[in-house]
Amino acid sequence: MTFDVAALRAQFPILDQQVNGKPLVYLDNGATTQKPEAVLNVLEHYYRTVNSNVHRGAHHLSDLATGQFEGARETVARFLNASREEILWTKGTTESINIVAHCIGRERLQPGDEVLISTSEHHANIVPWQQVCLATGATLKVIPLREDCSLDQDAFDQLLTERTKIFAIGHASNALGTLNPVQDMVAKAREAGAITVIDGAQAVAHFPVDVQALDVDFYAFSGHKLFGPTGIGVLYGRRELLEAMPPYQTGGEMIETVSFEKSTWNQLPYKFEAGTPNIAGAIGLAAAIDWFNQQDREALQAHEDALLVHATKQAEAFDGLKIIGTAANKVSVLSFLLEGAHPADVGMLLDKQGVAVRTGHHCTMPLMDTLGIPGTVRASFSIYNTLDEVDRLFEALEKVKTFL
Ligand code: 7TS
Repeated sequence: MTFDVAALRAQFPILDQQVNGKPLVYLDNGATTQKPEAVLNVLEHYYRTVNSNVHRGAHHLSDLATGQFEGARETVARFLNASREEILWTKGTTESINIVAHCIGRERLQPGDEVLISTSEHHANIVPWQQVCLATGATLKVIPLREDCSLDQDAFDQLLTERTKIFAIGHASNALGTLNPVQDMVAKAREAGAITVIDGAQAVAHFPVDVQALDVDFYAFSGHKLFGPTGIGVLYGRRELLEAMPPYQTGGEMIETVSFEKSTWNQLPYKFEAGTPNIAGAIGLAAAIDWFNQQDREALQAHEDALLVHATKQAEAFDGLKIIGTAANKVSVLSFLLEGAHPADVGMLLDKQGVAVRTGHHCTMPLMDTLGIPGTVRASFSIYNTLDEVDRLFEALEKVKTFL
């Protein structure tokens, strides 16, 4: 089957526009992906014809909304190869990790215990653990990087001990693109007795994820990086752990009984879903997953790989450009610096030419400090980007060089 990028692109109406008088080249997919017509239509249809609160069973629309909302949970469960009770709706990866940090970290960590993360984590997978360590007296340990910005596996083996109570790692780095060997690392961490957490924000839009094959305890991702709406995300949690965890927030929906003296908790997954959830968001995310699954996923992956290879070749040949992150296994992210130019200036001059990239520390300040750089320019590619757009990026960079 040949992959028709033009046909796929045509399903993303936002891409067909001019920015600063030039056709938009959207290369900020690590920050958020665009949404296909299929998702936009489902969102509009939901608000036009279904909108109602869920789990009330009071009337026809409420039943419809509940059916679609719980159906969406089943869709996510199949997507990750989990069961529906193990799928919690959250606002996104950030909230998902905060739930684990609060409900497991604060409950279980003691002075002398360790939480093990890596140098390349997004702030969302650093700060919650740092704060939990401060609150409990546990210690945060950090796996260093090798020269190519892959994780130093020898150091990991040394750092992983019986003191490691929680191991939390990004599946793929947003700032570098490095794809981490999470399956092996999670297996080792589980053997050492640690609870394992994967930040999958930069993974799910690129390759299939199976939480049972990974044998991981918690897996977090955001809908908006997977062609779905903002404000909706997922936390997968292993059932035994979710059962044992206290609730994150309390209020309506998450209770079984309430009196003024005490309350009891609802069954999974509702124990973790206080208040009216993001109903449209969940339904929109399921529409995104359904749409994504209808595509030839292998062809999409091959296309993204081809974009990265093409971009990397041009970057290597580009005078004065330094690639940041040269690991053998990467998702389609190209981070770089232009000699003598601040990343923010490069980004601004690219934007003037219609090319959207992200610049700065990418919410990985400790990584940038370790590398001794102020930030990078990051082009993050998705399935609807074209080889022509990669060429447009480098043509625009040539112009940037003449301006600076
Ligand atoms: N973890 C990783 C690896 C991320 O890349 C991001 C967002 C998050 C967590 C947080 O996700 P959120 O949906 O809860 O905000 N990363 C980026 C980025 O690279 N540019 O903008 C947001």
